[in-house]
Amino acid sequence: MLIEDQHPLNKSIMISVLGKPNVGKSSFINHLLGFDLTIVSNKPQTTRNHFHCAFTIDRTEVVLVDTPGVHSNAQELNKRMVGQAKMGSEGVDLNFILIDLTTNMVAEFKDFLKNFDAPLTRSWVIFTKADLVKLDEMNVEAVFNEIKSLSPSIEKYFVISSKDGHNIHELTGAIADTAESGPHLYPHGDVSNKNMRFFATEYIREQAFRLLKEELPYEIAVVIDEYKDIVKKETDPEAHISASILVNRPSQRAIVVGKGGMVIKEIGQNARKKIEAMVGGKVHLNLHVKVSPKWFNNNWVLDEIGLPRTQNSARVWRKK
Ligand SMILES: Nc1nc2c(ncn2[C@@H]2O[C@H](COP(=O)(O)OP(=O)(O)OP(=O)(O)O)[C@@H](O)[C@H]2O)c(=O)[nH]1
Ligand SMILES: [Mg+2]
Repeated sequence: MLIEDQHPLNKSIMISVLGKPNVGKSSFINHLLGFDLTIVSNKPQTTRNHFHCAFTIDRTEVVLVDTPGVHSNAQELNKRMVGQAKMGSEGVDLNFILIDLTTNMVAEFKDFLKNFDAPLTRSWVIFTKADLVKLDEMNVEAVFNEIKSLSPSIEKYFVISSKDGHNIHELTGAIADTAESGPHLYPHGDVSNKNMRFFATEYIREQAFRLLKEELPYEIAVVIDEYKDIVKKETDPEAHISASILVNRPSQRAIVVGKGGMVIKEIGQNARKKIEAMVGGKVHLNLHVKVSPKWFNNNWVLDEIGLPRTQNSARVWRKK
């Protein structure tokens, strides 16, 4: 769409959503969007890629960039995840730095900040999980002032809860007030720069994170083997998807399949429902489990799941 074709009163803002793992970045984005686009789990390091999640408030388009939690880990997968977080903060109008109110907030912020070589550009701090703390017994203002002294580009803070919606209304108002005149990036109502193939792998991985324990969620990846859109009728879209869940060791394959195939069946059934809701029609989902030793250091697999190498990447990778 040409810029001239857009409404002259259109406003737009792009905001990166950054923070340590598990602080509630993806939950916050889903709360603002009004539906569960990006995946959430109670385990850290759920989100692995950076991507856009767009919604509108009247004539204002808000593009939130979900990012992986910033953490330290020498594994190639983790280095690339942190690389994604940094890329997600490039070229945005504003950064939201999410800090979990139930943690040692200043220490967590320092730990977050040390991963960025250059100072952050214009930022707001969003304190999350307000429903889990007694706010009247805390001095959030003092914590904020200490954090601000470490990073002068921080302008203000909000205390929110994605569980009960605390202060979300005030925050969306402030976002709309800050947005400047400009064309919408997604004028046709698309919500992301990632396609259905990506979200299909995410919804499968979300179920794996939910059902599998200990190291297993971190040692699985999901790749699409085949994705076919079947258009019989415009109003009745259908998709046939074959996907592989990659595991690191043969013993993990047995756990993901489960007794009598029960675990993979549950992963498939739950993921299919979520993919169907997004496709708006019927989905046939065929899942396989494949052993791909040390896939998390394998350049080919990491590229395939949308994690290109970063400046910190190892020089040599094992070839597939
Ligand atoms: N009580 C409460 N729990 C929350 C809130 N926001 C998120 N959570 C929970 O915190 C956990 C982590 O949430 P996510 O949204 O996946 O966190 P994230 O920051 O995206 O995590 P990564 O992608 O791993 O970096 C989940 O169990 C959420 O249900 C909140 O406002 N209140
Ligand atoms: Mg996340």
